[in-house]
Amino acid sequence: MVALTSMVDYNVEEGVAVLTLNNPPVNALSQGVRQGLKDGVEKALADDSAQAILVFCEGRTFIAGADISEFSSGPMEPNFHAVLSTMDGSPKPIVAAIHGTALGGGLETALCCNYRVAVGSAKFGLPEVNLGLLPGAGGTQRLPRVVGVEKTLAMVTSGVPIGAAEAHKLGLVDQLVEGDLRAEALAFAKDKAAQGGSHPRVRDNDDKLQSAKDNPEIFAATRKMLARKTRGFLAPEYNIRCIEAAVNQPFDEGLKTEGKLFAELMSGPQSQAQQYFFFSERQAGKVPGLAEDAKELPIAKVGVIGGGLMGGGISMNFANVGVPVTIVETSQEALDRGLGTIRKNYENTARKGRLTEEAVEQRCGLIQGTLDMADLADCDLIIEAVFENMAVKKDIFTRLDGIAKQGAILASNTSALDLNEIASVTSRPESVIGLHFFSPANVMKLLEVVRGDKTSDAVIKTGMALAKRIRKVAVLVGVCPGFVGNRILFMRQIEASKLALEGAPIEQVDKVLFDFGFPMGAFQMGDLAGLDLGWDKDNSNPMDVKDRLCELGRRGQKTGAGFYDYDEKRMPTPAPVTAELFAEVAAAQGVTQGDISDEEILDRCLLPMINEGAKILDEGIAVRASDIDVTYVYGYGWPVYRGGPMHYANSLGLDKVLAKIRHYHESTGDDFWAPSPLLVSLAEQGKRFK
Ligand code: T1G
Repeated sequence: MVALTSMVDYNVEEGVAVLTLNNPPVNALSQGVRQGLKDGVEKALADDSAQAILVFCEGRTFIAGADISEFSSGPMEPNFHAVLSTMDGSPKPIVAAIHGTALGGGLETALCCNYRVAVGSAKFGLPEVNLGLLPGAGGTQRLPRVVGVEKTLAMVTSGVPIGAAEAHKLGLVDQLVEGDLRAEALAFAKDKAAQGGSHPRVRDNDDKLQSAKDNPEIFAATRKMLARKTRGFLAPEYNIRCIEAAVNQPFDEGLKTEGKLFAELMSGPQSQAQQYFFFSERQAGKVPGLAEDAKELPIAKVGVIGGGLMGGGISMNFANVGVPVTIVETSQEALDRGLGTIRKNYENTARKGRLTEEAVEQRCGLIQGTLDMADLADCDLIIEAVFENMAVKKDIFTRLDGIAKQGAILASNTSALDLNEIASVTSRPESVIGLHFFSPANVMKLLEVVRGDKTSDAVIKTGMALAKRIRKVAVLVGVCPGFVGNRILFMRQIEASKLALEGAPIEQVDKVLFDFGFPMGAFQMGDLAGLDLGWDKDNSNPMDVKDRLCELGRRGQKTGAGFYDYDEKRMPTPAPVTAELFAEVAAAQGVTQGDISDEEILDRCLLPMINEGAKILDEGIAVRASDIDVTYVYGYGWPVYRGGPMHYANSLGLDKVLAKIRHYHESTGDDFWAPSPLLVSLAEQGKRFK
């Protein structure tokens, strides 16, 4: 066994040169791997004792792609393309032995082998689009030649991998392995060497491109199908152009097109943002300072109090991963309604082919209902998901304190209330935590894990691990009104209302935010959430347009009208009454109305969000700036190709952000615009949010 680099060993066994890669955690194509692959193939080609070459990976997976952490340091030798062309030109058969996930550059490496052998659990994908990129090492030219153009378009634009069985059926995998992958792949390589003759190269076979040559409309159809979902993103379109090049250009020309488009994306702001986000999402799960000996608690049975929209959605998350749930409601009618909604949700998913009938039954079977809170006595975790009212929550936690077993975690799904106050009514504040799900709770990826002053490290660790188990992305937040996400959102909504008061039509404000990349604007979002959230009809404020609309029964989408009027498909149209109310309130408050530019609207909506993010960081409510970005992308639809509010501020330059905030602070004299001391300090030192 010869160590070619610290990451790649070389050994000839039974006439096969085995290149063993070992670069934990995912065998990314770091410099040491590329160098070892290059040296290993060259060594094997010159080694008469080797008649074939086997690429095998130790650890949990085959190569999972280029080393994303190396991107920022720019290209380093050896160039990946050089490595692959050495492999692609090998006169000796090269076999890739695949387990885990062959992704991105990993799949591209396997495509430069003559053969691919895989275990049944292996997956194959080109997820570069999730990084704002495209497969830049021949994947867009080779994959269509193996699996066809239609399948490739789906894979590169979604980033979703396919399984080994499908890959085998499509011809991407030559042999599926039941037993020992290395041994069977070695035997496969020996056989191929013994067969002699030439060995297939992906680039030489254009047969599977023919259907797209005959049906070029496939590209327009793909663009049309993806238009809504990929609005604002560059990478999906660039991936499609590369696949078009595979169909319309000779292989080497297509490679050049791929290289040109890859370089454009790599140097652009969208990919920088999405690469940043890739690591930010993973960083969010790491909580510094927790006691090493604090152990994650077992969660085998969950109780949910409240079977409404939130409680039902929350319960589905646990049933989806096989954890039994008991829902408590106050009446049989409410319970039946809640359980019925859950079943309907699962049946809708099954109708779309994303769930089998038996899975629907299995999951519904895991969710039981009861009217008696005492039935939660043996639950490891109990989540309160009732009306946002402190008195109601305190009553529930008081009762829970007497019912729940020792060591049970008591969680509130509150979206803004003081968790410490809720915990104070129990004898076990160390077991109280916030688990703030976002509606629809069974769909939205974000989970704000709220850390109370007395929440124990073990309960925090358990909350963070639980998020991963139910396929959520957790962000640990501190206690303050609105925690991180809603606290920042409140600032945008306040300023959006001021803009409308000053004469900006609400549809203009919403369009500016929609064009920035949000799924919808501030006023449409208000209508979706409901204008009566927190509205007290006995104390309605005539100077608040939202209150005035509620008084008119215009409470949002749910009443067919709010800021906007809605048709039966819930499509919004501007309502004259809204503009009239803003004009009336403006007149009453002596506010002069006029035109406001899109640029000013965008600044006045985003700058308060950034400023509030800086305050949240300064107060220690968020652990790190990137956690705020993860909250905004996964909880509020901030476009991932802009990284999140803090990354966006860094990209603008904190000095420019501060200057604009100071401008509004001076021109309005309103402390709403007082710049965060942290922002001032970082900007004046020429620093960025870390
Ligand atoms: N580069 C660097 N680090 C990576 C990495 C990568 N490609 N993939 C994962 N990691 C780190 C990750 O940050 C984490 O680190 C640890 O590995 C475990 O990851 C030329 C240009 C493979 C499905 O996009 O999808 O090839 O937090 O928590 O949930 O055309 O990681 O422990 O310190 O995600 O089991 C294309 C990205 C790259 C695959 C495993 N490849 N990775 O999921 O673990 S671009 C990708 C994943 C490219 C070529 C182009 C997942 C996974 P830490 P994890 P996991």
